[in-house]
Amino acid sequence: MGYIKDHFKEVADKQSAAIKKLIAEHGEISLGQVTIAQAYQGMRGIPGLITETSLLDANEGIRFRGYSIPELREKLPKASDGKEPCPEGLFYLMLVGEIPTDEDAGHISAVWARRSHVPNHVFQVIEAFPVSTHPMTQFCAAVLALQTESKFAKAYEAGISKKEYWDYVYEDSMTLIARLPRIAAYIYRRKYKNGEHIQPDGMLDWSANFAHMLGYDDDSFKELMRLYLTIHADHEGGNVSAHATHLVGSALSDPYLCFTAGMTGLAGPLHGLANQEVIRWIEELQKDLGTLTPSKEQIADYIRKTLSEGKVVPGYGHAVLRKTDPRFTAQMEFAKVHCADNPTVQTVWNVYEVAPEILESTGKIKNPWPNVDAHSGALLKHYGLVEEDFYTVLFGVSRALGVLASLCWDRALGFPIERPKSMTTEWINNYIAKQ
Ligand code: CMX
Repeated sequence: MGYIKDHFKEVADKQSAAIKKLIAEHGEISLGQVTIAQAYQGMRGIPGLITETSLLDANEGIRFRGYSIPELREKLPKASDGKEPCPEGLFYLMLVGEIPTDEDAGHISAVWARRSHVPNHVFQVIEAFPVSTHPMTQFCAAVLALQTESKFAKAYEAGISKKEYWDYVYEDSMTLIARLPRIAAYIYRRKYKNGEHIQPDGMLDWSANFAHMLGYDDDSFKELMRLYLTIHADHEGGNVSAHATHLVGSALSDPYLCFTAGMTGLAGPLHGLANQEVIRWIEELQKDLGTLTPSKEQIADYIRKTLSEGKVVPGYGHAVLRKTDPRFTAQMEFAKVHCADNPTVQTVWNVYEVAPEILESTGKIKNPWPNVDAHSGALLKHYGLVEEDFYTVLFGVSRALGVLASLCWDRALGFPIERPKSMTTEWINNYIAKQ
């Protein structure tokens, strides 16, 4: 376990010293001005957070430590039987900023396999919910129940030095990530497969073992899981799940509490729940028109109908992105190789052909292009994982990698409690009057 943690500490110490110097020398430089409109409209475009793990370019999409998704698919270590990148390697990259060797990624895989045992009381908490409870609610509650295991919380209570925070946050993060697939698979099998659970296979990598515990042992589904869990991991720091995790962490809440906060945010329909909403929208479209492959004209009419009913077209639009999300493109490329004949996949592609122009023509939607959620449901349905209520849990398992790597950085860099200034509309009016 030691060498990756030691390496992280080495890299973080260097960065911490560089940041201290940067603040001392350039701390007064303004990053821009904040307008009244921004304060009212979701703080869009206000640069106010430091997140080291990834950076989003409005046109190019996400880069993890400088690497685009196509570059990650090429450069990150693969499973011995696979071509897609393993999320273990992406976690290493986000944590230490370097592409890992096969050995580094294998090491993380082995640590996660070793720490994957979930204490019994967590299953009891899940079992206490009615089976009908949404999987994201069960998932959030299970992560919260796991908080009993927090080494950070215990060490803090015992009175550790600030300098040691990062160490316990790192340990908690590794243990939490290790246990998420088992928790998620348990919720899935409980809700949809009569509680017939599948024991983990310690010989498999993190994603393949997750696929196995869900009940899907097809090799190409394992490949889909590796890709899926890689591309959903991080999207810089301002999105709801990343920001919520970071914000709660700034109060020195432990990683279990922080990640629960991130996941309750991911459960919202404008964020992670959109993957469930997309496939429902597509299936309703297919049902309404009585065909699995409606024509482009029929799809265009349906999009107009959705807009006229005052609803969003799920899977389209983004707060920052202004082009097709490369995470959508990566899934499309995967589908072209593995399931190009699937009618729902083809409908996703046809929606892509007609939706942007219609959304653009409204004149108000800033980004008419598809985001990550526009494609994933059709792929999962293809492999038989048809229960779309569960899709956001898959997103959540992946998102842990980015937000927890970031949380390690937050504590290693000694970031303080977050506390932006808020105002009342009365204050704003007085401020305007004084101009
Ligand atoms: N369909 C219809 N209307 C849309 C739209 C869409 N896909 N995307 C944006 N709009 C509307 C907004 O609702 C807003 O309308 P009002 O002015 O009437 O309130 C207007 O266009 C301007 O919005 P925007 O600045 O373009 O978008 P925001 O930054 O406010 O919101 C997002 C971004 C993602 C919430 C929005 O595009 C949306 O609701 N998309 C559909 C849901 C979705 O796919 N979410 C997943 C995002 C990825 C993720 O986080 O997982």
